[in-house]
Amino acid sequence: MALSKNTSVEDFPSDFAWGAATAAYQIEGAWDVDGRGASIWDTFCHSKGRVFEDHTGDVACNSYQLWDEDLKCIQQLGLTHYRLSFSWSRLLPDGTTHFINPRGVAYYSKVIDDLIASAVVPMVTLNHFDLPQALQDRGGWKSPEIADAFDSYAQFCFRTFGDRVKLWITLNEPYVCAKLGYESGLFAPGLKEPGTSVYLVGHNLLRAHARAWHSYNTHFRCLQRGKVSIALNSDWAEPLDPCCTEDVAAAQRYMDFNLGWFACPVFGTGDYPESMRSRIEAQNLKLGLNEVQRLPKFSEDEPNPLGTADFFALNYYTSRKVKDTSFHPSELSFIGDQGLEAIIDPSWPVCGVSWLAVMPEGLRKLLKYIKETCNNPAVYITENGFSQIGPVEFEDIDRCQFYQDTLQQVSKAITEDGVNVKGYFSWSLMDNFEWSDGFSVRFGLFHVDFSSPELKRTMYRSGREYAAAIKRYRRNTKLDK
Ligand code: GBH
Repeated sequence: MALSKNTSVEDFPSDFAWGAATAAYQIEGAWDVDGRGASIWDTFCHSKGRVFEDHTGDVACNSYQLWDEDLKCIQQLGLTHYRLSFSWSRLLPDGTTHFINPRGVAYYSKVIDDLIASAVVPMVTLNHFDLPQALQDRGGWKSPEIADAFDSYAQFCFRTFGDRVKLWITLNEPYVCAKLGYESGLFAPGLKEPGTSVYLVGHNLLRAHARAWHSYNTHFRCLQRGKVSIALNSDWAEPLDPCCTEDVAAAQRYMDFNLGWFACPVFGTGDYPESMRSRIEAQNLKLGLNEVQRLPKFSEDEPNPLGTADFFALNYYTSRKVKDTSFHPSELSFIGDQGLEAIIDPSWPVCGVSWLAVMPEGLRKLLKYIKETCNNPAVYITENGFSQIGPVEFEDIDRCQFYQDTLQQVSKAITEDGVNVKGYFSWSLMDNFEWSDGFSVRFGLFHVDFSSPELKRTMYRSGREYAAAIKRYRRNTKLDK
């Protein structure tokens, strides 16, 4: 059972990145301390009825004040890498470089310096869902000008921290940002504008990312020698009935509308998947929207997203079985455009949250799919994890089993499928503010006692086993020639 035993078949390169990940709004708290500006998640949480029991990230794990405690957790796990995100509005309170908050700069500078002094490589995400509210007030990700604002912010970060940070993620999960923020309204800014804004937002996210990558490439790469990517989440999808050609096509559409939406422009053709263009067009015809362009075109007048990633950053959690729906909903929606239903196979165990069916095999298949469709990129698994709800289980043996099974699948992807996997980041270092689920869902390798003022961190059994696995794999360097 233990992650450190029974694993003799697995092997990882000696330079494999062993990490854990967090995000600023989910851990930092100190929402109005030391000059931090508001983000859309502050606004969202402070309006009633949006988040489970009206929980907020006002305090969260208080990592702004308790960074030393986080560092101890990182050291206890023996991580080689730590993925964190910057709070844009802590650095630039109104989102623009007109005013830089020196205390925000000092905070992240110390975090980065402490990591490096502990021989832990930082990977920094520039924006993990928490857009400055001041920019939302100017249209947020729906406004084309957001790409300028993001590019200035990114350049500021490269200039200020790029001497020490060599692994950058521009944006976390554009899919989630667009779909949950503007289609279903489950995430900030909580807009429900189905079938329209989702594509516009996705487009501006890609434009912003491409601008930032090009800025790095032109102005910073030569001196700083880092790598820049964008973290894409994707489920793995299979046809419900593999003998049914409609289901096979529907499963491919699911991959296209999830991963391909962003991976095709960046790693494939430089444009959206053909199936997205044709489905949306067909749906427009049906709904009499012939003149409306819902899926934007990439302009010739600005940098194309093609080639704007130095590695593939993958967030993987779960899998789906997909069924074609001949029935097309008459109203406009993202799912209506796809014409499918995505189902959790009843044989898959669901952990904690209802969407998270545990499918470690899906990760291996997805890695192989990325190798084949994205030109065999270097891949970092930038998030992957297992949630708990209900009474806390410090002896979280289900999660231990999950990590053991998952690492086995990753190892097979490397050794048997030849996928160039460079690292694995567990989501998450510690229990934190799980967005619309508040603190009711726990993803940590460390438990956080949110009822105690000290917000005490305590290692779960899964943390101990992950630490043991890291130790073991780092000694074992068979794979290196
Ligand atoms: C990650 O997204 C996030 O990057 C991270 O911040 C977060 O803590 C972690 O997941 C765990 O949730 O409510 O049915 O509409 C993963 C993508 C986004 C997938 C939310 C599930 C909710 C589906 N997830 N989504 S639903």
